Amino acid sequence: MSESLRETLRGRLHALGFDVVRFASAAAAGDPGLRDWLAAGHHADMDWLARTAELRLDPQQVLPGARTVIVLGVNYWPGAAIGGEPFARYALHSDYHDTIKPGLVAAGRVLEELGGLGAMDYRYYVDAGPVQERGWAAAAGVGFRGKNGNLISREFGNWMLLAAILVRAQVPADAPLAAQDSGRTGLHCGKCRRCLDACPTAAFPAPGLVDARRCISYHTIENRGFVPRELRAAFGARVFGCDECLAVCPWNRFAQAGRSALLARRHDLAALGLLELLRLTPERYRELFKGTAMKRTKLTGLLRNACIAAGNVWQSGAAGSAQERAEVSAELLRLVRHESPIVRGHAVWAVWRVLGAAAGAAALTATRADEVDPAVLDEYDAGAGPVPESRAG
Ligand code: B12
Ligand code: SF4
Ligand code: SF4
Repeated sequence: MSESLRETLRGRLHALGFDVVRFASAAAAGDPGLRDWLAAGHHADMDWLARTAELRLDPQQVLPGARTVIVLGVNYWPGAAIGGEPFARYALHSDYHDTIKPGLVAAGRVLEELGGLGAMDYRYYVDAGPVQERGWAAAAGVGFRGKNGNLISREFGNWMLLAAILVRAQVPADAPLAAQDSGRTGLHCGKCRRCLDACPTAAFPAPGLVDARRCISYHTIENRGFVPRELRAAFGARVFGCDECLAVCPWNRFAQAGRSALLARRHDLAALGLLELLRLTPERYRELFKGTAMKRTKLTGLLRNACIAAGNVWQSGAAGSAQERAEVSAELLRLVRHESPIVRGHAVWAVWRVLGAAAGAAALTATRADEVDPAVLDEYDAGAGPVPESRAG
């Protein structure tokens, strides 16, 4: 494909709603660092990452004959007025997997029309495919990998979702930000280490590498079981995802509110209070979160996360009116009888945090007598000790 046809293609893909359209040669060298990351267990129980590791390292195994990776970016910065708690900013939209996909389908048609390709000559992915989107984005010059692990754009800061199309056509590649060093972590971070210091759970074993076992984003979105007790106090008011290491980054000074052509805003969710989340019924959950990323955790996961947040926000001795504290305690004591042991266990933890040892013991006596699940019983026993200090508010 000639450079002028490439620019026509770029223009057409921009017009579909992609904010960034860049091209990398599929022959670009990947980074075997993924294998080390997996070998160290940093992927927690995301075994699908390990199962697809070899595909992720070699696009030829995903689409034999692939010659180009088209990297697409969608800016999702909601503006400074919309915060990142209880929900990470990306989740304040309808599920981006669903809304970006039609853009990718349309992009495929453009490739067929301009590149003379057939439907078997390309494969597109957003997030869920065996493609290391951040690595390809760095290779295509979309930005650089920050010490927070994120792909940072000089145009949009940290707030960009990525998608990739593998194509069996040679499109002239765009230059990375630094030809010799495109994959290097922290290429434009200098001495800054704000993200590493800001992480509430100390989840960075090294700059650019996240240990999912300690990451709030992993636990609140991907983990289906109990959250390690020693981490919970650091979750603060976060209920789904975590933006902390992104939000502190000085490169966000370039962020601009997204045009949202391929996103459907649900900024209204940012106003949901923790009490309302604790009170979610299956019907209310479906009504509020239908079509959003929060369907991933199911109601059980969201209630678990809301219990943790409640235990932090209304921790005994912290701010909050007596009325509010009474309402929260009542909801938590109701959840202590929930059908899911995951919810029950985290509700017990939160009751200890909110009421303290003496009042907690009195409030929990009856339900403890009825409890049979060993993991939940462990929460009863563990909470009888002193209330741990929180690192994050
Ligand atoms: C697993 C996963 C997670 C895990 C692990 C995160 C991590 N840092 O690895 C958890 C659940 C914790 C997570 C959290 C988040 N995630 Co996530 N996640 C993914 C997923 C599915 C795979 C990432 C992965 O493979 N990780 C393993 C590490 C080792 O790989 P890596 O980060 O890609 O880095 C390696 C490569 O870049 C490679 N490399 C370097 N140079 C080159 C060059 C080439 C050519 C190649 C091929 C490779 C390569 O070397 C690096 C080190 O080994 C991607 C989607 C995808 N398909 O890529 C989204 C993705 C990375 N997540 C995303 C987002 C938005 C988030 C959150 C911000 C969500 C939130 N607010 O809660 C947080 C941020 C946490 C953080 N600081 O990273 C976006 C990031 C967008 C961006 N601008 O960077 C992605 C790309 C999804 C998307 N389609 O937009 N995530
Ligand atoms: S997403 Fe949150 S918990 Fe995870 S590495 Fe970043 S700051 Fe730490
Ligand atoms: S906060 Fe600082 S160290 Fe972290 S990614 Fe941004 S510039 Fe790099």
